[in-house]
Parts: sequence; C-alpha cells; structure tokens
Amino acid sequence: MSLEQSDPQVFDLIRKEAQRQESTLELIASENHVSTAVREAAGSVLTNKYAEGYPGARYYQGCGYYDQVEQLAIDRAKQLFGCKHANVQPHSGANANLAAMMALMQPGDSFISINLASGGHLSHGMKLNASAIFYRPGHYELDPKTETIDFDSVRAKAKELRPKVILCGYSAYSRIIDFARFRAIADEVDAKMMADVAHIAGLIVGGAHPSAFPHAHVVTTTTHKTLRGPRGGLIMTNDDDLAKSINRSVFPGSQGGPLMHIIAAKAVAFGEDLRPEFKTYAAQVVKNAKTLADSLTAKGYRIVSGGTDNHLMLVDLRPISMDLTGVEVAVTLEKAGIITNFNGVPNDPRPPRQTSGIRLGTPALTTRGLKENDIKLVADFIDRAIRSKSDDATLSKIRNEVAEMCKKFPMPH
Ligand code: DSN
Repeated sequence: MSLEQSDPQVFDLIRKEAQRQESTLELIASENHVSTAVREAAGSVLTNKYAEGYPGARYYQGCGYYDQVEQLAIDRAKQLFGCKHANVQPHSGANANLAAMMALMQPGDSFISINLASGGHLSHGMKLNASAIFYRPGHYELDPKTETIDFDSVRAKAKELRPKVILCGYSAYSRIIDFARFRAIADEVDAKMMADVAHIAGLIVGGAHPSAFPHAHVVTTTTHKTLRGPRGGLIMTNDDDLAKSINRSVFPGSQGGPLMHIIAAKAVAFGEDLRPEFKTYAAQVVKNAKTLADSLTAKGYRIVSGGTDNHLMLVDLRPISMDLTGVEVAVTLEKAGIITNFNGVPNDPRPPRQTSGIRLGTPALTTRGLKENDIKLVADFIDRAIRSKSDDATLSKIRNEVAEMCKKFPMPH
C-alpha cells in the first residue's frame, strides 16, 4: 500500500515539506538538495536488514548484496578523497567524530580545537558533548584582527597542553584551512592531526579547496552537506593501524547495525561526486558565495574576516543596526521565503539564542542552478527583507517574488 493510502497524515506533511523546499531559497550552509537517485537508494528495501560487522565479516546471514553495496561506497569514498581507508558506517558527523576520537585517544586524554562560539562544532569539545565528557578539550583562537585561525595560538596551546590530537575543520569558518600548517604543529608536539571537513568536503573533492590529505592522520566528514549525499558520516585515514582502530571504534565501539539503505545512498552520492560536472558545481558554489558576500558588503553588511573563500559566510548585522539580532533576522527572512540560521559572530556580545549574525551558504542554491546574477537578486531580497522587518506587507511581497524565482530553478531530479 502506498504511503498516501496507508498514512495520509504523514504523506501530507511530506508533500507540504516538498512544496516548502521547492518554493523557498535554502541558504543554510550545511544543507543541500540530493538527487532523486540518492533518495531512491535511501528509501529502498535495504532498510530491512541487520548487517552488523563489515563486508565479508558480518554477524547476520543474507548480507551478500550489502557487502557489495558497502564495498562500493568504501571504494568510491577512497577514490574521491585519494586515501587508503574509509569507514562509511557512521550515522552522522558527530558519531564519526566520536569514533575517530575513540581511535585516537584514551579517556582523559586532551585535544585542542576551536570552540563552538568561534566557529567550531559541538562534537569538538562543547562542555555537554561526549567529546568533553570523556576527553579534555583545550581551545586555540581566531586572530581578533583578521578573524582567521591564529597559528601562534594553535602552537602555544599545543605546547602548553601537549594534546594527543589537534583538531581542525569548522562549522562557521569562511577561509581556506591551511592543513599543512596544522600538521607541522602536530608533528612538533607529537600529536595526531584530525580534520573534520564536513562543511568543505564537496569543495575538496570538487577541487575548490585544498585537501586535508596527505596532512591529516584522520579525516571525518558528513555526507549530506557539500558532498550532496544522504545524512550521514564518514571517516578516512591512510594509516593501516588507525584504520583498524577506527573500524573497531565505529562497530562495536559506538554503533550497532549500520544503516545500509543510507550506505547505499552514500555510494550513489559518491558516484555522482566523481563525475566531472561535480567539479563545475563546486567551483560555482564558491563563485556564488563570493558574489553573495560582495553584494551584501556593498549594501553595508560586515562579512566576518572580510569575505569568503568557500561556500559560506558569517554576516555581522551590527553595521545595519546595533539593535538587530540574528534570531529576528532569521525569522524575518523565513517570512520572506529565505531560509537561514542565526549564528554568533566572533566575540559576539549576545547569547547563542540571539546572536548578532546569521550564517549563509550557497551549496543548495547552486544545486538548483543559480549563478552569480541570480545570487545578486538573492542579496537584494535579503537586504530588502531585513530593512522591512516590521512591514509584513512588504515581506509578503518579497515572499511572492522569491516563490516566482524558485519556479525558474526547480529541484534536481
Ligand atoms: N549542524 C551543522 C551545521 O549546521 O553546520 C554542523 O554539523
């Protein structure tokens, strides 16, 4: 029986959500629109099976096709990133990071990263996260003038704490990450280097950002952001011993049965990422982000660090009005059909539920086919909406214009 017949309530909610996605502009930097092929694999009969273990060594019978699917995902991930080992089983980026840390550290060991408020991620040592409960995080800083990684601070923290792991890779950082410099510091203090490239993975494999390999000992990523796959995680390494520890840390260390339908969808997405057109996509994501940053700067907004080299930017709203909070701007933009998230800016005086900024990214818009001239119109919509935040009639007018624009850029099929 179809979903529509068997559960009209859920069917209707999914239908409405599809309409919402189709008629709005998605600027959340960590989101994307997957292909029909990826969705088909994610919604397939592969959800029915337990396949605990790894290809060729399962704890359940009937896994023949699952072995082949998982091996395809592994081989494609290795080819994409140019590395020796890949574990495609992590259910999410946070799970991938936890398993990587379990492989690299013993409980109580220390690591250094950037904190959440400066663009890091909760799984990089936020006090309520397992990464801070079981390990001891220390934090390096951004340079307050350039708002880019302060490598003096990385080195100083590394020498002070002698951590087991130096972690780089961020959720709200718009500049190129110099992986070689992180590795040099890791070598100085005999630490391992871990790169969480969740945000920029698609740019790396598309040739629009330098690779974390060969510098990083371990690379983690999600598969649903710029890689444009299903929601999930991935861990990679070139080190044979670490690969064994990583496999143990994922299963049985921190997960049970893998989500084989999602692993199939990862294989499909990695296949898509290997095609030459994905390079064009990655380059266009960056061009679009630069255009958006330049357009907003010309309208009086401040882009943290002065611009972007990747797919995202943090917009400091204070030059427009000191009273403007990130949360009210995000809510205002949603009324106009523009979907973003509020985000702290470096040294934000406001709490994380208010903030002085929003984070914008271009991966999803680029998937829909928007190019630089379209992005300039998006910047106009954003600016007009923010300046009309108390004027519901104008916001509704912009909402209609956004919906009209969206019709020109249908979802991928
Ligand atoms: N929550 C994700 C983001 O929005 O950046 C990171 O995992």
